[in-house]
Amino acid sequence: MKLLLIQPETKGTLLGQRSSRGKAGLVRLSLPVVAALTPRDVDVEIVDCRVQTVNYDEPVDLVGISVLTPEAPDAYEIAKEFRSKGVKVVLGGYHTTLLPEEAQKHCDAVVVGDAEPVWSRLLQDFRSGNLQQRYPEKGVGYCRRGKDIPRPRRKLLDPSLYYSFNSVQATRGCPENCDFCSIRAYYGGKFIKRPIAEVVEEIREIIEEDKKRSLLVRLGLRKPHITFVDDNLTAHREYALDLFNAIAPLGIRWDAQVTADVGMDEELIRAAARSGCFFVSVGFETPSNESYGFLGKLLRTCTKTESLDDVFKQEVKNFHKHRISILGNFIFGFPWDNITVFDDVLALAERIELDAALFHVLTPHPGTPVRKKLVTENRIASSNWKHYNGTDVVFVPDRISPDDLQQGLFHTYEEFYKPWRSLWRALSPRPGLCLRVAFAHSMRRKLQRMRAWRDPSFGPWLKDLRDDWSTYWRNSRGQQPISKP
Ligand code: B12
Ligand code: SF4
Repeated sequence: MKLLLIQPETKGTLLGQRSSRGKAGLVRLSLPVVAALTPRDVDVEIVDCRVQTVNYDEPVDLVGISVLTPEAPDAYEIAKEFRSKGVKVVLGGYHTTLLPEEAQKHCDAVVVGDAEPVWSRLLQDFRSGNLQQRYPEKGVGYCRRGKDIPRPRRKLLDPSLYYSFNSVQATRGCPENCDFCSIRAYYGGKFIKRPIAEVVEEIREIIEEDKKRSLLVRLGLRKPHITFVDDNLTAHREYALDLFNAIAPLGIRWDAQVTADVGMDEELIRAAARSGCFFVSVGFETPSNESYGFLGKLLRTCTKTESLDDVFKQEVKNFHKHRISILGNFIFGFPWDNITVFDDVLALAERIELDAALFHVLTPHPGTPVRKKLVTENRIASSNWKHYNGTDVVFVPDRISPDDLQQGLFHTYEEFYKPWRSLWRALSPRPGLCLRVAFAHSMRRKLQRMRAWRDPSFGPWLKDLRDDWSTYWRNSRGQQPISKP
């Protein structure tokens, strides 16, 4: 039996694109995990459409596609093509879990939730000609124990196609409660941890593979680099501490996503730094104190009377003290954001001395409280999932016009990565010089491509979004709001 697993491409976004050298950034583990759950007598191939193309003429028995929300239109097209040839298609991932009824219309079977509890039964059913429409039949299937998460089959991927090949997942889910986040919508606050010994073994395996591929690693001149793709690696403090202590002797460099409050936990940062952490991605999200309640995680960071500015600054300083660089993430379009938010965020990012930053627009992903509210208020302007990429504005914001929000996102990127600002950051005496230079260079290239991609005279992308907006205004007989102070 031949199983073809496909990861579609997302267009129109700054993140997740292939580079000018034809490489993708980070490996997503969804399909290597599905492959690991597949019996070894099945011939499995993985195609990552960011860097590879699907060959529809190849004879396959079953196709599995992993679907993030902005990938849904592409995924449905791919499914349609295979189904027209009589090949059965299974869809799984965030989007299918949050909107299974929609996904079901485009495939033969939909997996709702994690693959672990249902995949082997699905394959058995397929082999006996008894494929069901939905797995599990009701509700969402969660992998309940960390020890049931298998080691991903990385060998099915070509490392030369990625800048960052060694993704590892130690935990799944997040106990925080942020209104805009798909993790919360998918896991409903569940959080599971893999046995630390198993994570350590997996990393050892990766190190051995890295040694085979790289002379520098073999000679000990470069440390293997791991990216933890956990949503919130430090959510369980004791587990994180134990994990850091366990990986410290391995001699790796690693990066991860953590919440800002870790910056106030001296013991945890020290353990992270000692075990090879050199870079963290942190969701600061907004410079406004009005965010309390909306962003569960900020409540733990500081009390309502403190200025977020001061707290963020202290957190960043503590990370820097331990030679850990920081990528800050910000979201624009919250109810309290007005037209000044872009300059406020820029000023904040500079004041707190971030090494790099990513900016996103608030996106009403399926299943999130943000979406429910905006749907109720009839403020969703585009339901075309391809625009749900964190870069396109798809809703009517409260105090800012959609156009201003869209332009503001690009303005902020352009300003933050202006050559003189990047040079200024690079020249700062704090550690992480190479990382700051490399990140700024890569972002400038991405912005260049983005400008071309989004220029209306260049391609249909922005026109498409604008058409959605025009239809929305016509149907709602509304006036484009103007930005309020
Ligand atoms: C690595 C990563 C990236 C990488 C690589 C993305 C890529 N295209 O490969 C980078 C950094 C580039 C990235 C970018 C973005 N990402 Co991202 N990313 C992740 C992250 C952190 C880890 C993914 C991973 O490896 N997970 C581990 C695997 C094992 O878990 P899994 O994917 O859930 O898979 C399980 C099940 O879902 C299911 N399953 C999944 N697929 C399939 C397929 C089949 C056939 C079956 C049977 C089962 C199945 O079984 C798996 C095993 O149990 C996730 C968060 C997360 N926890 O998943 C966010 C996440 C997937 N990203 C997200 C988003 C929104 C984005 C962006 C749009 C960012 C933005 N600006 O808003 C961009 C654009 C995406 C793009 N262009 O590719 C959202 C997706 C939300 C949604 N509703 O779709 C997530 C969930 C983060 C979040 N907090 O909301 N991302
Ligand atoms: S802390 Fe991060 S992963 Fe957790 S719910 Fe909030 S945004 Fe999502």
